[in-house]
Amino acid sequence: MAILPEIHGPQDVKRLSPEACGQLATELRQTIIDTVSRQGGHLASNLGDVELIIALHRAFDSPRDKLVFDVGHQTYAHKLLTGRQEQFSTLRSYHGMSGFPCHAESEHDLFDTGHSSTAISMALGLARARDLNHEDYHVVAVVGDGAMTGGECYEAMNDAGNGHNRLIVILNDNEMSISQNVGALSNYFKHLRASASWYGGKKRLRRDLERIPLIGTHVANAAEKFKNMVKSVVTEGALFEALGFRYLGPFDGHNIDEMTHVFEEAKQVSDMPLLIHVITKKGHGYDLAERQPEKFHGVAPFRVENGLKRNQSGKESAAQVAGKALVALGAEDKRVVAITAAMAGGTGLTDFSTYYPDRFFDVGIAEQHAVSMAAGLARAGMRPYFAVYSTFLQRAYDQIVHDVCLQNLPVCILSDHAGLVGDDGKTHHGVLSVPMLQSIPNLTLLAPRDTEQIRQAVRASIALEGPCVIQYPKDGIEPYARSLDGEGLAVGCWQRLREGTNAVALAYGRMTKHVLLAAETLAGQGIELEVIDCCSIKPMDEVCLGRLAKEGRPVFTVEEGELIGGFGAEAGRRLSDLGLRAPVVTIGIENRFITHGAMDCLLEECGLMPDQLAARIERAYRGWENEHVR
Ligand SMILES: Cc1ncc(C[n+]2csc(CCOP(=O)(O)OP(=O)(O)O)c2C)c(N)n1
Repeated sequence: MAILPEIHGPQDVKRLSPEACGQLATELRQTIIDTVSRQGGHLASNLGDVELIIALHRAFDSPRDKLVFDVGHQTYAHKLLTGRQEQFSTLRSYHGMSGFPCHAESEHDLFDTGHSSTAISMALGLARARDLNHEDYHVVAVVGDGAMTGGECYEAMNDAGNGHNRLIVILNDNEMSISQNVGALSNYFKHLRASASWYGGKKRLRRDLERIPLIGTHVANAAEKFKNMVKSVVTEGALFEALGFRYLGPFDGHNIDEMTHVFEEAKQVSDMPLLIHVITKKGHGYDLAERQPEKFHGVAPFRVENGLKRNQSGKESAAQVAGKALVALGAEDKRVVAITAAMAGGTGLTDFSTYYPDRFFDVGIAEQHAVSMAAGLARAGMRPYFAVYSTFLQRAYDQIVHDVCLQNLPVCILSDHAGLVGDDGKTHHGVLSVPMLQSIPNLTLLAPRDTEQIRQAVRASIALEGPCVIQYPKDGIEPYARSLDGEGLAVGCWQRLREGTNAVALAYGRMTKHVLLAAETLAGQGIELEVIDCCSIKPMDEVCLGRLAKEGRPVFTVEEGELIGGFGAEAGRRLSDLGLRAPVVTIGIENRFITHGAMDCLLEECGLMPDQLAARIERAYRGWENEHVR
């Protein structure tokens, strides 16, 4: 008989026999594989931590005890065990279940997350609040070895380890970030794994616990003496111990019994933070994912029998196009170096890393460091290109301002996934890109509308003497229009794509295409819309702005981005300064976080589909026309 359907919450997991837990793990894996193969999502990470999550729910008492998952892309089993089986089939779809922890979805999800390396900080905050309120529960942060390459983890541990905070950090070590984990720390983890010698979890636990003063039933009477004795010879976990954490492990992260036992014992420790090191295999239980964990990290819908995508599109993503352009640039100019923060594949840098391995740097999940390091490279005469998703670039804001733009250094950031991203949802949309960047002095901001313009922008960037961001949406949009003036992309120049006498639309990125389609509809309604592609967000096209201000027609700005501080707000300010005596209507994303789902659903929700744009422009134009045109 199936066990999973009988699990309505963590209390049901606690009741199971050890044998039943094994069966539950198998059923969870099956459900995850079935669902992700239909819906897409994060597969390998979720298969790897099934036993860990079962053990967590056996030993701890969520939601009373607080479980905080770092990134949150590995919480499918947690969702399935905390009363959300019915919604699970809607994973990542519009109005369906989020692919990440979601507080509105369940009291078992403490935070809405999707960015890496924040869990220990959040957990420490919870632990401190608990202590201030004289409450008594456990706080557990679950962090991957990839996430551990992010500096915030060490800021949090440095802080936590300085006091006597009761806090448990579980390091889920599968040797992988999205691709193979990198850096000295990943070598350190390797050393810990090798030195473990795997002589049995219980024995190891006993030895580890003897190093902890005054815990539960295991307190050896001579614990303190023994601890000091052992400490001098045990070097395992020395890094964590130096940060004030007691290191336990490593343990087999696929052995539910062993982990439950370890966690139960860890609960007895009240006067110091613990780091429990568990070893798991990414993709565990699905052969294809075990063999190719990077490919199965995040997947589109696929066939379980062979792992092939259900919809083979063959279309190049924007990242792939940018990556190829960078390879070409790298061939011509040996100063060109490429940087990724643990996302070489996703940001299109795999080819560059193969062709020019000595000019390629994967810095781990460390966007702040990537930007500052790029500043160093640039100061020493190199031409660094940092390819990153727009949403993760947010983390490096101060480094862009202080280390790059203030120094006016020629660092180029290829900011991928700008705009809405679809089913990853609110943690991943890159809709703050323009508001975040356009106010920074010295920065050039380009927003290519299609793949051809991406190539042109990458090429144009090498000639710049200062910092530059090239932002583009996730999808590779093939060329669909030409500039009426016959020019290619150039800094400070906009492109007129359509003539029109009644009103003007200024757009960039994916919205340029939607506006051109809207213009066709409007033409049928007697409104001729001039369409301008504003591929150079900053600097703006001064000649074009001057012309528009003089002509005095209504201007519509359309962007797939936040309106406050956005392109439209700035273009409107400039046009007003230049004396435009007609309205500037700004269309974009109202100030709120946008949910997850298919791209068209999200664009529709934001009123940015071509027919919606046509209707919005028509309404506003007619209103103005009624008042001003006789
Ligand atoms: C700040 C930030 N940068 C990049 C990412 C993209 N990302 C998502 S998961 C992941 C790898 C995480 O590795 P690990 O923590 O070891 O978890 P695993 O997938 O191996 O279970 C990366 C780089 C992110 N979520 N947040």
